[in-house]
Amino acid sequence: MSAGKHLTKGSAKPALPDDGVPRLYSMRFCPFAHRAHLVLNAKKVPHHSIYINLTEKPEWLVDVSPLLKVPALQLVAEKSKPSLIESLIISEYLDEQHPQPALLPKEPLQRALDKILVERFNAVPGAFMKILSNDVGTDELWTAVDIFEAELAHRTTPYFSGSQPGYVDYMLWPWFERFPVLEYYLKERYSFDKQRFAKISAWIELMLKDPVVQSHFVTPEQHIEYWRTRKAGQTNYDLLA
Ligand SMILES: N[C@@H](CCC(=O)N[C@@H](CS)C(=O)NCC(=O)O)C(=O)O
Repeated sequence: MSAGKHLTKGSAKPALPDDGVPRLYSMRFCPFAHRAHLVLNAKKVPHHSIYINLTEKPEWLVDVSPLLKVPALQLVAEKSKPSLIESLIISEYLDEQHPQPALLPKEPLQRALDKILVERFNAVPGAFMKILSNDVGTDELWTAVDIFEAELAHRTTPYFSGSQPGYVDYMLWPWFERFPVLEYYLKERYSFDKQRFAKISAWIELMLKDPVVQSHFVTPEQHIEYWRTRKAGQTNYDLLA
């Protein structure tokens, strides 16, 4: 596995060993790429991480990610060395290809319900970005999070996936890790209500202790610094490198 600086326009494609190990094209602060890192780490799948500067993208990015987005997972052990894109497709592929520990349930109905829940979560990234780009308040965000508070109550388990974190937990987590950025920008207008979100609050505390979450954790201060530089038009992708 390799960490490092974000490769930029004009940079050569990284020379990696011909080892058949999948290559994850990522950006250290991207919540969608974060999902793929969590699944790879949960399953202890060896991989190379190649970080991409998304403001000045390397010319060769299109070869591995046709929509020029991260994450992309290139399966170099396969004959045509195909690339998978879309965080949910990558995560589900990894869960099927590397069955242990299983993240999605095998039972078709529960599997479908878990995937629907993750689909419904799309409202959270949407509200998150609106707050950071338009300086709007949190009403839309909290309404979206209500669904997940109710779901944890309904499931009566500490994690969405049961007694251990699973697919739903890891697909949602990247945005919760970034909530302190909202608090930083909204200040007293940030109104996370620990009573309204009692179950989510307990879940966040548990997730913070999870070794997989810790394996790819970025501190609130680091997330805030990333967003500060991004909002100033000078994104510092390499602040952890
Ligand atoms: N639906 C995609 C979203 C991926 C995405 O939007 N990634 C962002 C970075 S967080 C990106 O690559 N942006 C570059 C661009 O849009 O040019 C997924 O789930 O993987």
